[in-house]
Amino acid sequence: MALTTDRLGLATLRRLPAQCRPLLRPGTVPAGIVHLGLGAFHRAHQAVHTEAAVGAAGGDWGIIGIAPRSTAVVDALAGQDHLFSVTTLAAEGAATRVVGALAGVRHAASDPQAVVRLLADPAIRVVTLTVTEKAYQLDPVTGTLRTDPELIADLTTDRAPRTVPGLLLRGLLARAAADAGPVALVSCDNLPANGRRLRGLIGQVLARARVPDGPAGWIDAHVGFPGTMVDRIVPAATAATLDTARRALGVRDLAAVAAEPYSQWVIEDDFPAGRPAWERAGATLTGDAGPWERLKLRTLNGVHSATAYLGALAGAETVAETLALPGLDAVLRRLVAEDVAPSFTPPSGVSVPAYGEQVLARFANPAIRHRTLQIAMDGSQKLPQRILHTIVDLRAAGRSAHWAALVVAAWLRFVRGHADDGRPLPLDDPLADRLRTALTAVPDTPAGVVDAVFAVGEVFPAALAADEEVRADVVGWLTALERHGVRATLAGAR
Ligand code: CS2
Repeated sequence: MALTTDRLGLATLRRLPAQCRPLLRPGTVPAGIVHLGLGAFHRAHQAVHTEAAVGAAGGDWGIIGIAPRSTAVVDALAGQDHLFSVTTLAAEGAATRVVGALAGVRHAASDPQAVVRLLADPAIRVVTLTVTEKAYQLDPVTGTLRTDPELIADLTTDRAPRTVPGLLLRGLLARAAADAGPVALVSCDNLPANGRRLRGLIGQVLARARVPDGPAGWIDAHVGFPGTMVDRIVPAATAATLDTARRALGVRDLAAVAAEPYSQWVIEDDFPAGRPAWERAGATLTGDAGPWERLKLRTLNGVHSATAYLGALAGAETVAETLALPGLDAVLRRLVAEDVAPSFTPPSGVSVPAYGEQVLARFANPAIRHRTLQIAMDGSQKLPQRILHTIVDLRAAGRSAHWAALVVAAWLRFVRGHADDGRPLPLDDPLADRLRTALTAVPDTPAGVVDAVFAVGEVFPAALAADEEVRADVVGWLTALERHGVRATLAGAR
């Protein structure tokens, strides 16, 4: 039997270079948080802020991380005592550090009851979520609960829950039955008014599952839903990410992630049973995260999606590569200054164009290889809060939305499935079938495509779909993209 291992874990911590060691040693901080969604973003964001908060101010705030579906991340973390590293990638160089925030991991799909028990545990006082937009199972435009058969089965039968809303329902019912004390449910997904969305989701779930007044009233009285704005660019980990971590640590880390240096977290301070001292770890605690969340979704994520669709169509693999397309810079700046900035009121003291400049500098980080196709995924779930709300608000104020219309056109061309050089593009989207069906029955012209997709009411608000000026702008851009391609369209954009 080998006595030494080359894998990250408690046994190898002492071998790590001093600057790579974690602030906390797993096993020493009891769990107070359950986190749903163990992806790269959580590991590089909430886990890092929480470790720093506990390091600075203490508290029983270890995190039990739940992977809804992936077994790979659970196996990787379980095999290394829940330790993982984050490599911060700056143009000047990389720095790797191990994070000790996780107190445990679980796989929801194979052991949903363990998750339900955790949600009903009085020691757990905060439940955070990074499960992606689509897992909320809400219609992006209206916030109405979907009728997905898996979800309905979770809400109307006794079977073990398979969906995120199903897990939350069972967990909250078990918590109410045990009278296990108040808890905060904290959405950290890029949804508009994410706290209110999650509250709306739980309300609809309780109604759909016909939960009696007793437990429903308990949940209403004991669960808080603080809204948040989360921000850090964390591309999916690749073999290169693992190689970099190994070189820095001297041991293998199969759960390594890499991220940009920037990290921001704005949190509404509505925690009925306490929280880590995140303000000691760089987070902003506030009464209303709304202005921050609109700033970030419309500027950063709006420009990200614009870059992703235009880049994918032009054959660019990464965001940084896309930014080198001649003319794109100018178009993105006009999108921010002329369309995004006048569409909403930013947090006091924040200039949207200046924030936009900072965003473009972050996107240009050459050390981050963020794939356009990763960001292009799930467009139907992202476009409303990133671009369409901007258009609706501009139009309500009597303004045009010319540059935002280009983003819609780029998405439509992406949905059509071919890049400028004819190569197929994948449509990875929960509404893929619905979009494809909408497109089969129409004349194969830009106007036909726009009319067909604008009629998809889950994505396009009625006010926008009925707006002749917006329609004409989108048809104009789509015509240019289809006839001349992204490069020529950008070169001639005005
Ligand atoms: C990206 C985001 O994949 C995407 O859709 O726009 O994940 C983005 O990187 C983060 O929101 C940055 O905070």
